[in-house]
Amino acid sequence: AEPTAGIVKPTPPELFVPHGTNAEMRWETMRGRGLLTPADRFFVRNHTFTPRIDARTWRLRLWGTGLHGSPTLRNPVEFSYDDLLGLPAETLAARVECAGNARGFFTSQQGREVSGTPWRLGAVGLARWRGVRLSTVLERAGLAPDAVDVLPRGLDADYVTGGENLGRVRRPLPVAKALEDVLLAYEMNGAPLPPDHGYPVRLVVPSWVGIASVKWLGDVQVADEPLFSPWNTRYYRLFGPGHPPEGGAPLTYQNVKSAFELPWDATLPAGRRVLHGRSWSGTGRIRRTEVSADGGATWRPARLRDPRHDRHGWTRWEVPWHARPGRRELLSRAVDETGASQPATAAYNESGYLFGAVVRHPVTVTG
Ligand code: MTE
Ligand code: MO
Repeated sequence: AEPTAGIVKPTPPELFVPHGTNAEMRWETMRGRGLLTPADRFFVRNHTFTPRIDARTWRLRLWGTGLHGSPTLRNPVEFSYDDLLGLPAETLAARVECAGNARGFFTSQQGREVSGTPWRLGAVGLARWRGVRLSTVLERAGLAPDAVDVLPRGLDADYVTGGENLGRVRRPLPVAKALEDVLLAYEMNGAPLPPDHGYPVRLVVPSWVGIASVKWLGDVQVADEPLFSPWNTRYYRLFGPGHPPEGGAPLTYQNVKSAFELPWDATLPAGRRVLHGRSWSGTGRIRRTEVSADGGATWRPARLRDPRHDRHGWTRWEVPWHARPGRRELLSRAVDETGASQPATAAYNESGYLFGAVVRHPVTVTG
């Protein structure tokens, strides 16, 4: 893999809010669009930088030795890019969302310092992925029945932090999840994966925290015992008061969120208008979304435009608003089919993961 700059695609300020080697989508750019997030404005989260990989020499290697020396794969194999293109393909509409999406609100709304990229709500996107099920390649490699964990690893550079080399980005995934609905994706919205999003092949682990969806996939280790990497021990667990010293369980499913398709901050003329936004959840389809324009005193239901949306997708919504001049805050809160919803405040954790509380969107209405 040839290292390049942090992000390869142009990230013009009207599409992205830059955060170092990361960039978040501006929600106003989804206004009036279909369900999918175009690749040119899909957020990018890189631990280091986007590598350039030649698909002609790229190989996916599956390997593993069990605890007692027995192989965890009966016929360890390598797949070339063309091998993968020749296997049965599936498409899947699924969000990728960073575990730290909305992290910035721990500080700006709740006055708590947290470590990590201070995203607003733009570290999420919805794409239509095409590729091969991870279960297909694991079965062809002769997955042993007692396999417990798989460990997908990226081909991007080693992650070095505080002078410590943590090696390549890799995060264990339980075999049960790997066999359920995980995709080895080589297409995003009908085109080959862009370099920033994992070309030539990435994992898509639907509705799980983004770190599970390893980009630039190079190999998958298979083990008959639990596997560990810094990405399921030191990161992507909840730390702080109320959590065990080693952290809570490794994060899996995302929570419920909603966002207005408005600039942050927005300046709008006074008068009657329709507000637009989207809601999504890692734990089930969205059933309801409500909006408040008076700081949360009263709430009105929004009309869901995609009430039967894909389980791993989202729904667009709209609600009329009579905007009167002055500084305003717009609030939205969504509920999914399991009853999970958005609380007024989010439970604190040191890394600011899973902020699922109601976000107060600042708007200036001009007279
Ligand atoms: N995979 C590799 N190899 N390297 C990375 O830095 N970042 C992860 C995940 N996969 C990452 C990775 C994180 S934290 C997130 S949120 C998603 O990729 C972001 O995917 P995107 O950049 O396509 O939006
Ligand atoms: Mo992430």
